[in-house]
Amino acid sequence: MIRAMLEDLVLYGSDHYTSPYVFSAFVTLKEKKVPFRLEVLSLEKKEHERPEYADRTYTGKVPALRHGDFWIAESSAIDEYVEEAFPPPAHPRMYPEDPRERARVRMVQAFLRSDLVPLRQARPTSTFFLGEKPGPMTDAARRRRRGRTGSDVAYRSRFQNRISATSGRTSPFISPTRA
Ligand SMILES: N[C@@H](CCC(=O)N[C@@H](CS)C(=O)NCC(=O)O)C(=O)O
Repeated sequence: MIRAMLEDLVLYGSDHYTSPYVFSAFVTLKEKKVPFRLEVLSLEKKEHERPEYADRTYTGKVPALRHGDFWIAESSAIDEYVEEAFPPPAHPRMYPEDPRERARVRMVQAFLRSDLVPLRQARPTSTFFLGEKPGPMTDAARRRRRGRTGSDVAYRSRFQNRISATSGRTSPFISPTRA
């Protein structure tokens, strides 16, 4: 079994603390109750572009996780690595055990990460966490916000209804079988 020690599990984030991708990895590590250290890089000073970081992470972005001498970048890959490297029962389950439920969680994660880019650009996390004034809503962002049903509320409730009809839960992320 892989054991985590504080000194050998390091999550690299940015010193702005606004990256939703870093949050995803941070929350996974916290939920899994794995001891880790957070190291922050200054994107302004281009610390993520230094060869000792960029070469090891391939992407040169945050987040990245170093586990001993193993490096992995991309928030979804980090989430899944942590889930598999620190499995239940020693650590709480993050992804459902059932393959279909797990696929559904990955579907939602993929949708949020890749399909809402124009909306995230119009309403970056800095407007939420740092109080920055948001710019005007772009047409592309508005279309993403509405989804395909033509209305925000209808889209959200249709999504919510599907999740609860198939799983009996209101959120696709919390598995009833958490160890
Ligand atoms: N697809 C990546 C996105 C990571 C990402 O875009 N990180 C930004 C911070 S929010 C970054 O490192 N930007 C620096 C750059 O692109 O030079 C993930 O899911 O981890």
